[in-house]
Amino acid sequence: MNHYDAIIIGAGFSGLYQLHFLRENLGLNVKILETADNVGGTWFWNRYPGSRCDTESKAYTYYFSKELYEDWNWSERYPTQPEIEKYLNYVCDKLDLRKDIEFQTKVTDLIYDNERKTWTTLTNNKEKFSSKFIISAVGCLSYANMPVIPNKNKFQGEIYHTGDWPKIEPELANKNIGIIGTGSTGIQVIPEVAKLAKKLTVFQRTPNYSVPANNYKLTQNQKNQANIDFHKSKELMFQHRGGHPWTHSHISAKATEVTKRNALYEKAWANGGLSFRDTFSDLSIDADSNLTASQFIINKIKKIIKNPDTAAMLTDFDHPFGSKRPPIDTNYYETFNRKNVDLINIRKDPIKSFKTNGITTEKNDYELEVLIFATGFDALTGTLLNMNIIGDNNISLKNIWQTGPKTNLGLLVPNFPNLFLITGPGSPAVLTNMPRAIEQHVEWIGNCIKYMLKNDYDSIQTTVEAADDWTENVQEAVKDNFFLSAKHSWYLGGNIPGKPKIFIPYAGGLNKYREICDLVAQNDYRGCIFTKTT
Ligand code: NA7
Repeated sequence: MNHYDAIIIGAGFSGLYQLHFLRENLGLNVKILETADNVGGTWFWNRYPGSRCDTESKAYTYYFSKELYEDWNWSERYPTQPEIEKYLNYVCDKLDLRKDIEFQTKVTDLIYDNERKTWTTLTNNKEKFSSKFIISAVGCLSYANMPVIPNKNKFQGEIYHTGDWPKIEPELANKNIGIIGTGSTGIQVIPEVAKLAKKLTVFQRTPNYSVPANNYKLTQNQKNQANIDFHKSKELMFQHRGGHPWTHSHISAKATEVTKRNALYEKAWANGGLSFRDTFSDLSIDADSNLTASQFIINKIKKIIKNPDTAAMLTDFDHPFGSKRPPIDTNYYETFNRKNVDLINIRKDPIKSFKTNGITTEKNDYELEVLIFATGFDALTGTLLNMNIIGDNNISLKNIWQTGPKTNLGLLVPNFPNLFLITGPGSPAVLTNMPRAIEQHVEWIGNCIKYMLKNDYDSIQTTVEAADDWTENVQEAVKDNFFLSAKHSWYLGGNIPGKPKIFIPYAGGLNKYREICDLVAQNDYRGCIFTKTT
């Protein structure tokens, strides 16, 4: 059995940087185990037409090395999936990471031996590894949510999930295609598939507020400027609660005079992107202010959509703006003006079952050759709980998280010594520009291991009390926010039948979170117990 200092699970943004950090800064012997046949993580699997990051390329990139940053040229304001995949391959090769990654290897079991203070890792290839540390870099949105629709085996067409899109592009041209789901992914894939399909039927359960991306090709001048602004952008992201390179508004929407308010919304709409939600300071906490944003977007949608029935369906909101992850789009609403696109409200007419050549709803039949599920993920806990993780005293993660995940800082779990989670439940990650949260987590974990080596500690474990406190903190941080009002949201586990309905990420902001993590480290990892073999 091969032994490593650390095994990292996953070769996406998190795993690659963690490998580099532990190898270069601490000289550890590290191995990444990765299910896919190449690097990319989320950006390996989500290769559906139109797949693109919502965060701007100049920010959605590693900042731990200025050289890496300057040597890579993004071509558009928002990076496409193929370009992000290429970028991660470039990083992997530039830092010579590939030799320490084993691809096509899915971790099935992790078992801790308290006597030896060692983890055993089992894989689908029947391999066995041992290591002192396990670092989960499995991603937050990596376990596809495939709703169960009866009679699936009767359907003679093709079925795809956007989160598990085949490497060989399916032939979609001139086909009758259905798409279920209108989240961030549906909003990206729908306009692209509409261009290819003979007919596209979109099955919508809940409409989504989308803001234009206003994507564009980057000029050489803009690329040069991004390099000049490296430190400035880094500082802005450091200060921003979501890790984005802009400043927060300090103006209340409801307190702003209506003409000025609309002018600010118009400006933000024209600029496009995720910063729209930061136009005012109180959109996520004040109902009247939030209504001004919702109403602004509803008016925009109604102006774009020609068919009033379709416009009504696209604006029939049951949740406040921003309570679900706000998507951004390129021609999403315009797509519904195409003759080959139909929108179906499956809240009023739910899907009943598959049939040989399509699906049936309670009131209708739809003929389909291809059905695409853009139905999201069992987010934040799905992939972790799909592995058999057994900690101290034979405790199973699945069992102790039955009523919801409990972690300290999203990084450590009581009873699971020497197991670190990157972007785990209780981390702010999914509410932020992910690479900023990932870099913070990777560095915190790396420095914690460094501290252990310096002190000859052979295990670290968070206390139950510290994890209980942090879990309370997570609930406290969200209590005034509209996040809690979107009942189907994956932030709350609301999209997965049977999943505990608990708000999972930390909503207090990455800037505040970083300060808390730093304080814990400065206080000798307060809330953690170390052991030393004498
Ligand atoms: P999301 O945001 O979870 O969206 C999934 C969509 O699929 C959403 O419209 C759901 O409707 C719909 N859905 C989910 N389950 C069903 C079933 N059973 N029947 C019908 N419709 C369903 O996932 P995305 O992939 O779009 O985005 C995930 C994140 O990726 C995103 O937030 C970014 O961070 C990147 P619902 O709203 O639940 O009624």
